[in-house]
Amino acid sequence: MKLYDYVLSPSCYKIRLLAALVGVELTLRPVDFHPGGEHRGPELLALNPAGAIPILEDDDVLLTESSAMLVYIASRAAPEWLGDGSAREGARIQQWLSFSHRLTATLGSARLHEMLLRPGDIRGLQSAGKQALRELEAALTEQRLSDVEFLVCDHPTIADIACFPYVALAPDGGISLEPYPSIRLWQRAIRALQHFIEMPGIHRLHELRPAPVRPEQGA
Ligand SMILES: N[C@@H](CCC(=O)N[C@@H](CS)C(=O)NCC(=O)O)C(=O)O
Repeated sequence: MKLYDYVLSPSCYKIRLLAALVGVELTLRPVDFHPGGEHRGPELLALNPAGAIPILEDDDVLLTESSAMLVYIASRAAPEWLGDGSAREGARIQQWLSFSHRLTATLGSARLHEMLLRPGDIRGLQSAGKQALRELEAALTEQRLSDVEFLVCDHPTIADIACFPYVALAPDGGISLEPYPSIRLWQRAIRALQHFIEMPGIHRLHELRPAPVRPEQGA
């Protein structure tokens, strides 16, 4: 599988991360996203008229949406990352895949504004991003009440991978993760997975700080 990739793109990292976790080998085709804007040049626009990366090619399959790529890789190599096959888990995963695009539109746009000086209403983006984080925090807190560490079930699924990168990089967009202890515990669980890979700004779990206090144990 060939991935048109940019090392600082959280959307591309989703695909690299799942591939690493499930042992799928990717051929990376680096894209000069910044400053070159290669994703808006003729070669890549012919593959994705939306002018965005990632793009995944596998024989005659061409995918231009990261959520579809996660489904494809998991279906090919690790179906357990798609849940247990039940309507309930399948639909819940779809909920989070859709939610992950809100994270891209809010946290991701705030990050592009702060890092690449992209135009935009930064206060509005940050406020919408925080609303999404509050929803994620509430869902993860509820999961923890049943001793479940991940979004859908007691093992990670593509729902976790779809949501993780933009949340982890929220501070790049001026949004602190301090107010969200369940999100921080969830991120630790993902960063501790076997075969986890890093990207600039997202590291393997190696810090010595104690885990945040679980919300239900807090004062
Ligand atoms: N719907 C796409 C969105 C991906 C996305 O936002 N990609 C960014 C890079 S992280 C991009 O290419 N944006 C185009 C631009 O900002 O010019 C997906 O999830 O696959």
